[in-house]
Amino acid sequence: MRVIIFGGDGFCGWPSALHLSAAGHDVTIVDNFVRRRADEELGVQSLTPIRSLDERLAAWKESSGRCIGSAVFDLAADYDALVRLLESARPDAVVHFAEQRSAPYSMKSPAHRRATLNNNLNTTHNLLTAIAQTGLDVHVVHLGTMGVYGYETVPVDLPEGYLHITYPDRNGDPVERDILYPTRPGSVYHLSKSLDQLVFAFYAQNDGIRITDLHQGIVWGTQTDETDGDARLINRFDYDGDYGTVLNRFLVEAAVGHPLTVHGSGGQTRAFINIRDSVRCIRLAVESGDQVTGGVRVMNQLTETHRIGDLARLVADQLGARIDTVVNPRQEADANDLAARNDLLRGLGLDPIGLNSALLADEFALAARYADRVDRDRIPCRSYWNRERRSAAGGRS
Ligand code: NAD
Ligand code: USQ
Repeated sequence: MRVIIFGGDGFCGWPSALHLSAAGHDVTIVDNFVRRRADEELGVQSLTPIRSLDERLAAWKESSGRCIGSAVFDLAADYDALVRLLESARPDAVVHFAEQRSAPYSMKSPAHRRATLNNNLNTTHNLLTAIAQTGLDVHVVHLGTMGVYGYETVPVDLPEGYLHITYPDRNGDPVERDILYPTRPGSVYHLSKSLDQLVFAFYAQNDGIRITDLHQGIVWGTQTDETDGDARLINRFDYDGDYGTVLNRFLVEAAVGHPLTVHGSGGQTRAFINIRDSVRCIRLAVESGDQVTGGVRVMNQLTETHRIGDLARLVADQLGARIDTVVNPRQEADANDLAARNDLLRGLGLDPIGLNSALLADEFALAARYADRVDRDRIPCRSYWNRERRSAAGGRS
């Protein structure tokens, strides 16, 4: 298949592009490197020394014999470049990773809130309207988030996107419908993903565009079979207080002897997936596009759920780290339960590797190898969701 990967220079996009290329697909990456510029803005760098996109692509060609094409433009702003690319590449599928994906970054300041919403809504809407304009039959695979469901404790396993409801019609007879699960975003970033859902519903209904929205949990790990082959292909590893996600942060913290930064009581429960499972899910979604015949297919892309405090204890026990509880900079419940269905991806063949001690040890070894690149001052989360949180944390910013 011909596949365009928007956001293919990023943490999930790069290994997904290689995985699809290795599987024989004809891949083109689009990126505007805004994520690399965010590192410069924040004064931080990926733990792993990532190469430029050109160097990465040359290394992939050398090591695999396969070519990945590339185009550099802003999906949120350069609509004409997008239409030209779609018309010339005529993709069977596009994978849309090109959004600002950090919740803390999206809550740093009004400018960060606005930049996140502007970027994410415009990348999504430009892509859908350009596909409608060209009239191409393209399957859109989008990376959404489990966070659109919110983190209330609910007495059900979260369904895959839709809630099946029954309510009485005018005569009191039951009417059955599937409605989008009520969304409850916890940050401006998550809000942008909730709004994306409406964009997808509209374009599926109005223009008949085939869309798969993957509600992904927190991705942990770094390397995949493809990125592991050559140092020049190494994937990004974020550990800083804005972009670092919790389990990868704990592993770096353990590697540099920093206490594990558990927010609040550590009672928050979240969904997780390893990057190796994540790239397989992307391929399964892309290759099953012909099954999307009407409406938006939503698949929950997670393999397990864990309480943050339990993960910290696991890392502390296995790797000998100390745990520190810090004032939670976020506005989130102190504790929640979470369980979610993932039948659709399992039905397509996902066989989760899940969290295991060998993978944790590999990841710890990677963190230890590049420990001298860690700036300890960039570890704490300093993005406060509101004034009360900021003053509870001692007014730091
Ligand atoms: P990332 O920031 O590493 O990658 C996103 C890429 O998109 C970057 O290379 C960035 O430069 C590019 N991009 C952003 N805006 C763009 C624009 N306007 N034009 C062109 N390129 C643009 O993020 P990631 O961790 O790879 O996440 C990818 C997607 O997966 C995001 O949509 C995110 O919401 C979703 N997701 C990520 C995780 C996770 O744990 N990392 C979990 C669930 C969902
Ligand atoms: N947390 C800590 N200590 C830390 C960092 C985080 O206790 O050092 C806690 C947070 O307070 C939160 C949980 O860990 O309760 C998860 O935080 P996170 O930064 O790992 O993940 P999150 O902000 O939810 O965002 C990440 C990705 C985002 C994706 C989302 C999936 O950055 O792109 O959408 O995971 S989900 O969590 O399912 O919404």
